This record gives sequence, C-alpha cells and structure tokens, in this order.
Amino acid sequence: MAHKGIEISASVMCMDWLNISDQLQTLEKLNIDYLHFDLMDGVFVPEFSLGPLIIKKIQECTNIPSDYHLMVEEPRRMFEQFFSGNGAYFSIHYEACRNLHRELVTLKKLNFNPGIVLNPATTLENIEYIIDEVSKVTIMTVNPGYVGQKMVSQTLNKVKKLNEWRNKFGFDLKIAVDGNVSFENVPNMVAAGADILVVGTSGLFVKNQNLEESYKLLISKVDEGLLMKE
Ligand code: S6P
Ligand code: MG
Repeated sequence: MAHKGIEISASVMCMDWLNISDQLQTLEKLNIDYLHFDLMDGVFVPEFSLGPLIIKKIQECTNIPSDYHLMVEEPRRMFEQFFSGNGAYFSIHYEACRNLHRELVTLKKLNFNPGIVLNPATTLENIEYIIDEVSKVTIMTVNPGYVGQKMVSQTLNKVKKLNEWRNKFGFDLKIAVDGNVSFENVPNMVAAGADILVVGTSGLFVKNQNLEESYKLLISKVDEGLLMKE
C-alpha cells in the first residue's frame, strides 16, 4: 500500500531465489505495491533475465500487482506473450522502439498501463509528443542491464525537471526511478519528485539483512525525502 503517496516496486531479479516463496510472503505482509519484473534480451542489454513463463509461475503464487520493465529491442515482439494486461504497468524503452507511439497505443488496447523508460543519456524532450499516452515515466538512475551499480547523479535533475513539467502542464503520470535506489539515495529521489521507487540490492534485498528491517529503513528514508520536499 502506498506510503504517503510513494509506492514501492520490488525488483524480482534481486530476490533471494532459493527463498523466493518466503520472500514473496513477506512482501505481501508488508503490502508492497508491485513486483518489478526485469526482462532482458541479450541485445538491448548484454544480460538475460526473467522470461514470461517464469514470471507467470511467480504470478501464480502471489496477488501483488505486476510492473514489467522490458529491456528488449523492439519489445512489441513480446506483447502477446504476457497473456492478459489486467491494468499492469508495462514499460518499454524509448531507445528500443522505432515506432514508439504505435507500441504505446497497442499496449493500451491489450489492457496494459503503458510506461516509458529513459536511459541516463536520453533527454526528456524526446518524449514530448508521446507523454500523453503514458501513465508512468521511469527515469533510469543507472544504465540498464545490471544490479549493484552506482547512481548516475545527473539523472536526479531529470527527475526534478519531469516533476516540474508534470506540475506545469498537469500530466497525469507517475514518476518512477530505477537503479541504485538505495537508503542513501531515496531521500533525494523522493524530494526530486519520484513517486514509485524500484528497489533492489541497495534498498530492499540487502545481503545479510532482514527483509522487514530493510523495509522499515526504506520507509524512514522516504519520510526524510518527503520532509525535504516541504
Ligand atoms: C537494472 C534493472 C533494475 C534492477 C535494480 C537493481 O537494469 O532495471 O530494475 O533490478 O535497479 O537494484 P540495485 O539496488 O542493485 O541497483
Ligand atoms: Mg528495472
């Protein structure tokens, strides 16, 4: 459940895979807002990760809503493999699509909540003409493809600028941040205007740290950020 308007999306790729069923139960108890599914194709980014079949197995074990992040070249090839949209967030990269507007319209038809993701080097102006089509813009705060990286600090300014656009033009969209959403970085991210935090190895699934304790710490960092915003 959102904490004072801030939602948490837990990166499945960063879970303890040998204890995934226990961790899923804990996430449900904590009322985590979304399970963040990272898909990689070995082309758009060098790595591979989860595919639709494994994702489906996980979805069968939980009621937590899904939040898909496709790090996949020309992602439309995969839309139909996700069965039904059910209003889940489905985010594709600006850099990966030749016909971005068409793909966003198709996602809506498939009953997804379309989102767009921007790599650190991509400017906001690139999405000026499609921003009305999306429910969420994700600012990658690291380069996509790997866990455990350091935040690219300039991306915080992009979050701030997007938040200013949203306030100025009244865009009805959520701003998400993904990458090194750590206890240290969360206050600044929230203060900059992020309202969905994708958390992985540095902000929730921290090695040798109890999941519930990590969550408590994370929420206290969200509160710090909200105070900075006032
Ligand atoms: C990265 C991916 C992310 C990671 C998450 C890892 O390409 O999109 O969703 O899973 O950012 O978290 P951390 O704290 O290790 O950076
Ligand atoms: Mg991601």
